[in-house]
Amino acid sequence: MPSKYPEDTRILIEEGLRRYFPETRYPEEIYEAMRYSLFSGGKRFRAVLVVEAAKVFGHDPGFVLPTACAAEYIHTYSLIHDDLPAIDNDDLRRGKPTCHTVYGEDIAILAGDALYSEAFRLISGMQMADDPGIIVRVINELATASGVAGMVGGQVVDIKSEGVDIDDKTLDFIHEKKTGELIKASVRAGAILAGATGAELNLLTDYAKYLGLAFQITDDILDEVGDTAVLGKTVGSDKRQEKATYPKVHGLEVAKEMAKAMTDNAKNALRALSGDGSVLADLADFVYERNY
Ligand code: GRG
Repeated sequence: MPSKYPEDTRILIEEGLRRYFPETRYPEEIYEAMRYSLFSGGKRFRAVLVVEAAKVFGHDPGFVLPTACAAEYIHTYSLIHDDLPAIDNDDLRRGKPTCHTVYGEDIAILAGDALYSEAFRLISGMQMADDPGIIVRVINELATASGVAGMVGGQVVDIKSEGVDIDDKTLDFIHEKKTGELIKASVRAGAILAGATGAELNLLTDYAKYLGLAFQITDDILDEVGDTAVLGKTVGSDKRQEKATYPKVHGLEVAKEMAKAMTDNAKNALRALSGDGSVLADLADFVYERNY
């Protein structure tokens, strides 16, 4: 991992995922499929955001670990379903054959479904908070971000825009919803659990919105100029599917400038925070500079 990525936090999350993941029982195949996708690598970016947002307020990182791991379950679910033949039809993810390639479409669909349910079981069963109302708020954030008003809605417009000339507003809608909402909810969930005030939550929400856009723009750029071996997924997949992307709509150079501007905006939003936002700022730089 590059120096700007908080390796200690990533390791903590790997440990949390291993601790919380349910023991394999009958029917073993579904546990194996879930485990296969969840433990096949990945940056753990959304989970890292939950922990690092909580740390801004001096919170013990271990405290928010169930919610951080739940964010990673939801993300992994979205990747399994995104790769399915009916959606993007990809056969490589995190450098390994996709879940449906190994376990079949039926089991992959169910592995995604099960990870989604496990996410909310983990938060409602393991996440501690002084006030149970805070847990309900966190569940609401993640459910909203991943549902029809978030990731699913963005994915629908993404699919419907394949091969179609779309305007800037539609492009922004796709990326804000498909990618940005879970990133935003992860930051907000960590901050809410750590007792952020309304004003601080607003600053972090601005940070996360820009971060989510920067993340997706670089994702689009890497799909054009990245290296399959480093990325762990097949480069050129967006072009093959005639996807609406920032480089397609704006050109590669403008897309790079946009990613830089979004990164700067994200970092600027942190300036007025009362706590230490330096790791969140590093994460914004990481998003802009990443090659995987
Ligand atoms: C999961 C609620 C839910 C709905 C399914 C399939 C789908 C609807 C949504 C797709 C969302 C999606 C896959 C968006 C792309 C987000 C993205 C840029 C993924 C890559 O994330 P990284 O780079 O991957 O963080 P790693 O492997 O590092 O975790």
